[in-house]
Parts: sequence; structure tokens; C-alpha cells
Amino acid sequence: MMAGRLGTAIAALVIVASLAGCANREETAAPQIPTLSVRLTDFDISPSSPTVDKPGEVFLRISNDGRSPHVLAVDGPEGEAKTDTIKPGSGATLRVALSEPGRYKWYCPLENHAERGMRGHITVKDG
Ligand SMILES: [Cu+2]
Repeated sequence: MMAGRLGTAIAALVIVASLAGCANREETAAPQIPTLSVRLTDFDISPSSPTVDKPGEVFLRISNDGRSPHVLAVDGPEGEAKTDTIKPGSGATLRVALSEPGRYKWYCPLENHAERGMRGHITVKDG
């Protein structure tokens, strides 16, 4: 019985992870993982410097609305996490462990995109 429920919970999490692109934020089976929608353009990250309320994992739901390929990289407290190259008109999800309060850089590491404006910070509050 217990194992069955746990299995169901894990299956639900996997589904949320794979369908994060179209999951409704209020109906997610894992409300403890905040989801942030991020829009990449030539050459901006929007929002450029969001804040999350407490340390923990964050789901980034990223769309590339620009005309160039982009990548989103986050220098978190446990190292760098980044997407594969996201084609124009496409999207990606990234799960980032922001386990400590702080201010973490995020940027597009391709060519000179960060210098051109694709950089900012995620601030993690103490909770
Ligand atoms: Cu870029």
C-alpha cells in the first residue's frame, strides 16, 4: 500500500517533469517545486532578475522567442546548470538546485550574448 502510493507519487513527478512545458502551475502534482517561466529573446532574459521565496529546487520553463539559438546557464550554489542549445521558437525546461539563499548569476553563454544583455541574477531569499 505504502509502496504503491510512493510509486504513484514518483510517477506523477516524472510526468510533471516531462510535461512542465504545458503543465498548469496550479494543477501541478508537486507544488513545492516553484516554476518560473523565462523568455529568451535577442538579447534579453525576461524576467532578467527574478526572486524565489526560499531555497530549494526551481523549475525553469524556458522559451526562445528570439531569432538566434540561445542557452540558459545558471551558476547555482551546487555548480552550473544549463540547457542544451534552444532553437528559435523552441523551448526547454531546467531543474536547478538553489539550495542556499543568495544571488546567482544566470546568462546565455553563447558568443557574446551575455555582454549584449542576456544576463541577470536569480535571488533566493532566506524563506
Ligand atoms: Cu543567447
